[in-house]
Amino acid sequence: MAVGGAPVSRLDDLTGWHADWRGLRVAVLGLGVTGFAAADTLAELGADVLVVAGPVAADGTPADRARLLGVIGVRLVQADLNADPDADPAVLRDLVDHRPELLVVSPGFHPDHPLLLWAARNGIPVWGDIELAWRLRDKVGAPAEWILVTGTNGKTTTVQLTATMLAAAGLRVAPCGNIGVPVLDAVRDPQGWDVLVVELSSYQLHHLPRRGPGALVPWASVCLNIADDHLDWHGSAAAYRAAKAAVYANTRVACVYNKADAATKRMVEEAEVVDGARAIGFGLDVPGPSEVGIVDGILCDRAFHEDRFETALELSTVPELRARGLAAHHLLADILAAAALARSFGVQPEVIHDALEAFHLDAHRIEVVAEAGGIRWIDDSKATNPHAADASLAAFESVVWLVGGLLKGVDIDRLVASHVGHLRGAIIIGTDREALRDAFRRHAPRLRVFEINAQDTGQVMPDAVRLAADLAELGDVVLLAPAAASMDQFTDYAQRGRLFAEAVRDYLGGEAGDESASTPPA
Ligand code: UMA
Repeated sequence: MAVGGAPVSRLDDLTGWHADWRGLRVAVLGLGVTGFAAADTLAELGADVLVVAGPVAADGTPADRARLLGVIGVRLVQADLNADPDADPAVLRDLVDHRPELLVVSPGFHPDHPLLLWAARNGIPVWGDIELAWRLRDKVGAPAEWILVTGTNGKTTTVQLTATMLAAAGLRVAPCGNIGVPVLDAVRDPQGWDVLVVELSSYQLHHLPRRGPGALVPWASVCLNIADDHLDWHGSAAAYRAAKAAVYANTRVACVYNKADAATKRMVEEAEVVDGARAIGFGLDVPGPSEVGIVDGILCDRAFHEDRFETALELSTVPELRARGLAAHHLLADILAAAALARSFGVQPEVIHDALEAFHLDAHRIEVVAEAGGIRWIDDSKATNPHAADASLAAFESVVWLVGGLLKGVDIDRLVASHVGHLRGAIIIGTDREALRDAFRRHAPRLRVFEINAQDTGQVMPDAVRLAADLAELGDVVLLAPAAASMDQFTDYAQRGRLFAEAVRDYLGGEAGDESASTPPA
């Protein structure tokens, strides 16, 4: 069944909050935080909105969102989202009858999802929430500048660091995007912003146009690093990389890349940027001109000051950062990237220094949950892929490693091979066991490796912690760095980390006592 696409010109004209969105027939796919923000925004603009979601549970946040849709005058269809409306129109009759002129998709929907293929076949344009937010960025006064952050790991920390530095300079700044706050919520905030620091996932980048009225034109952008992740969603490493590379498109002032990751530099070289935009490298070694880096333990800028061919400006020092638990290599890299972004916006070096003095890492990112009997228990549940777990493992000398979960189609073998030398033992959790088992068998046949068989969410961590305590020796770190997503056994990485910390504290009981810690690793 063909559904008429919109005359392209109508959507082309919808490039601002004050354009005429009234009566535009839009279908919003998904009722997570993104779907709700999109529906709420479009309803406020007077569009005719239909939300299409899978069956919504009777209670909890999705049910609350479903109820609120009724209040704001948005219809909701709950259906089997894997149905193809062309093949089985009855399942999604309401969607077909709505005759959408535009489909706004939530990030998690796979590019080959039946409803996206249906939209393509029927000429219905598909926008992600980021494109919609970009078009609507002039709601409150002069639009904020956008600084974009992507990468396989370190995105959220870098967004928080950048936002902290900009805020310390007195700018009104909103960290948003994949960090958990829809960009649509930020652009609608009545107070208005000078800068949005936007974390973009590869999913969100995939849905962005490179040119035309919906294409982002950011102030600055960074791809922090790139390693295989989300291959099951993108279909191939090349497609994942291509999505990440989109972060640099149309950048106006600074394309920040990682000197230690040649692929990020290539992305900048190949990007179509605005004339005059500069490529700025960051790295842990001595910086050349147009780079930020480290000289004799001093983090410095040789990119954003006039005398950069002769001198460097001091931003902070490794000893100061070590005292705050921010000196692991991957964190130093995030700090340098954030400093480059903030410097591109004119933030002074001493302001960056002071902002770092006040900065705290979020929970579940190399968080020390207890220290007792000479053993440190560390929650890095946020290490949801091998690249993140690699950085985490590298920060410690002797490790009992809690690993496993949903491997998302990525290769775990190399990670195991490169760290067996400093493992005391390993405990496998999660459902994707075979690849891990194989890797340990091949690379460390004599290592003590255990598997947790508990299926019950509440029992996985208590069992794992008991085994880890048996394995660990004086001076060891017990490290939860799963290298995998959590959704096979937990709601999300935060629940996985929380249950780990609770199990550790329960196990240690009074033993952790006053030593129960917040002392971060070096
Ligand atoms: N859904 C389906 N079928 C699908 C896909 C999704 O029914 O094929 C449903 C989901 O069950 C959910 C709804 O559609 O009920 C929307 O889901 P969504 O997965 O798109 O998620 P949102 O709640 O809108 O949250 C999204 C991001 N989620 C994903 O990209 C998976 C959030 O990132 C982000 O914070 C939020 O938008 C605001 O921008 C989370 C994430 O895990 C933290 N991101 C991945 C990562 O960081 O690795 C990419």
